[in-house]
Amino acid sequence: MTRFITDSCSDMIQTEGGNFVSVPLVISTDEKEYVDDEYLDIHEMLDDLSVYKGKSGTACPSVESWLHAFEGADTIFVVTMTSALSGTYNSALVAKKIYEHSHPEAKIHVFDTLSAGPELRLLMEKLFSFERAGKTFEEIVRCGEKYLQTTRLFFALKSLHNLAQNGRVNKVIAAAAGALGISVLGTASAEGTLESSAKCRGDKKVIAGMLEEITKAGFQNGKVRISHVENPELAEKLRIALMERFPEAEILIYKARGLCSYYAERGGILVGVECSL
Ligand code: X90
Repeated sequence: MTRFITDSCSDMIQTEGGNFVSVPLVISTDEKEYVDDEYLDIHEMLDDLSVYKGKSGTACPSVESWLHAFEGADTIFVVTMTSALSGTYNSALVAKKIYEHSHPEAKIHVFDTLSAGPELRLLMEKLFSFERAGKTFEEIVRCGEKYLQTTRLFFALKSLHNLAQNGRVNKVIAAAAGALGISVLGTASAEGTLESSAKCRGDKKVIAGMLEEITKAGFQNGKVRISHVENPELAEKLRIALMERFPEAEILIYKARGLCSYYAERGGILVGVECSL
C-alpha cells in the first residue's frame, strides 16, 4: 500500500481513511501546547500568543510519530520542510532507517523541500498526479526531485518576532519588520534558509515587490499556491495582480495551519510558484 506523508508545515489537512497523512509539529508556550493537527484552533492560538509575554517555541515530529504514520504502508513518500531550519527531515530519515529494518520490502523516500508551506503542497500535489499517471516508485522519486528544482517560495511577513526568537532568522533582518506597517519580502534560499529581499510599506508595495520577484523567477503560467495567516485580502490582491500579468496561472488561496501561522505570524502570506528557471 502506498502512502503520502508530509509534516504540518505543508498546511495540508489529513483526510479520513485516505492514503495521505499529515504529521504535526507542536507549538508551545510555558502554559500550553498546540498540536498542529486538524483540531487546532489557529485563531485562538494567535490570540493567546498575542498577549503572551514569555518564550514560545516549536518542536519537530518525533521519530515515533513518523513510524506511526508509516505503519501498514510499504511504498512511502515523505515531504518535509527545510532541513536547514528544522529537525523534521532528519527525524523522518531516522524513522525511514528503522522502518526499513523491520520492513525489508518497504520503499521509502524522504524529500527535503528546503522550503516551507506552499512549496511542500506543490510537491505533494505533483506526487499525487505522478501516482495517478501510473509512475513507478523510482520514477516518482526522480521526477519529484526534478520538479522540486522548478518550484520557489516567496513570502511577505509583517513580523519576524517568532522566527528571531527561535534563532531561525538573523536578528538584523527581523528588526526590519519591527516598525508598524512594514513588511519583509523574501524567499527560501537554495540552501533552505530564509533570505530577505526588500522591506516595504503598505499592501500596494508588497504586491508590486512580490510580482516582480515572481516574474524574475521565470514564472509563466504554472500553479501558484498562496497560504495566508488571517489575511485573505492580501492574498486576493496578489491573485488579481498575478491574473492580470499571467492570465493562465492556476491559483489557489487557503489558510495557513498552525506551524506556518506561528512563524509567518498574523498578516503574513507564503507563496509557492512553479517556475521554469
Ligand atoms: O521546531 C521546528 O523544528 C520547526 C522550525 C521551523 C522554522 C521555520 C518555519 C518557517 C515557516 C515562515 C516564512 C517562510 C520562511 C521560508 C524559509 C525556508 C514559514
